[in-house]
Amino acid sequence: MTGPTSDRDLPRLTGDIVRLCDDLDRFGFCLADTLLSPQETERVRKTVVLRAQGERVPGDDRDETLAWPQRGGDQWQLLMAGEDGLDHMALHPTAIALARHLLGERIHLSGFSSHIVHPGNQVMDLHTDQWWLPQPVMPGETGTKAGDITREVQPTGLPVPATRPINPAVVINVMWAVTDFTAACGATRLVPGSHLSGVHPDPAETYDTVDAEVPAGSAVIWDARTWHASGRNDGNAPRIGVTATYCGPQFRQLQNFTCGLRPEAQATLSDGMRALLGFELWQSYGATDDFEARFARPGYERASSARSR
Ligand SMILES: O=C(O)CCC(=O)C(=O)O
Repeated sequence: MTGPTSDRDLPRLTGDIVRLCDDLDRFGFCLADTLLSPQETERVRKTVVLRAQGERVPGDDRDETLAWPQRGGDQWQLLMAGEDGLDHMALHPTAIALARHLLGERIHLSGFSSHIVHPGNQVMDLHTDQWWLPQPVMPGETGTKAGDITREVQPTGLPVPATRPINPAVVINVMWAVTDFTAACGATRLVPGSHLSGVHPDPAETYDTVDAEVPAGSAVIWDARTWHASGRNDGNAPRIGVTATYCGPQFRQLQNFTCGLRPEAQATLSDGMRALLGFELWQSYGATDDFEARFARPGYERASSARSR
């Protein structure tokens, strides 16, 4: 292996939060041992499978063996938080503790969805999950402007510690293994230490990766700067993961929960979940009318009461 690590100290599957935080800081990822019971994991698996079937459009003849991005991201099934009885995963104390360790106290859920790697799926392209963040610049230097960023324009390089300032982590992913993650069935692959490089992987290059092999009910957690991808599934059963992505409160969330959640589902959310989903204001941001309110209310409620006066 190249880079700052040797096999001896790579992250290990553990329930020790201190070790998990340390692995996350040093290597850009960690492996949390058995957070869900076998019964609960099986319930989650069934929910995901049903949802995935439900989202399949009649006549859809997609090629299941192609990996993202070649087949355009349809590997992702939307698993809407607040809708499927899975909020305890997004709110799990270990997930929240690791998210707060990396991002600080106030966090939002950026996305909550399943990622199914079907038998025959090829390896995904290595990538980071905060590619949209402008790069730091030196005085007088011109970087890519915020509104001009695409995945393609970000700088590439080697997965070694940078020699100039880099961005902090603003996103973290908690990938729940709903089935066993093994190298043979497409476990997440990661490049240890790449979170400190400040650059992105070059799609034309190959890099040494580590397979995050964890049993069902456990989780693989990575700093969004860490280069990663799902592996190739050479097995005969789907590899099922559920990703809870958290971000700082000042960033746009990947999934638009405030728009997407049915009003009936919104009404059942706990305050903790409402805060996580982005209904809670942060420093006035996210308001509809009252900048002092804890939670935003739909703008149309105010407009219609103003009209009826
Ligand atoms: O499914 C996986 O193992 C990796 C998913 C991934 O690359 C991502 O969530 O950004």
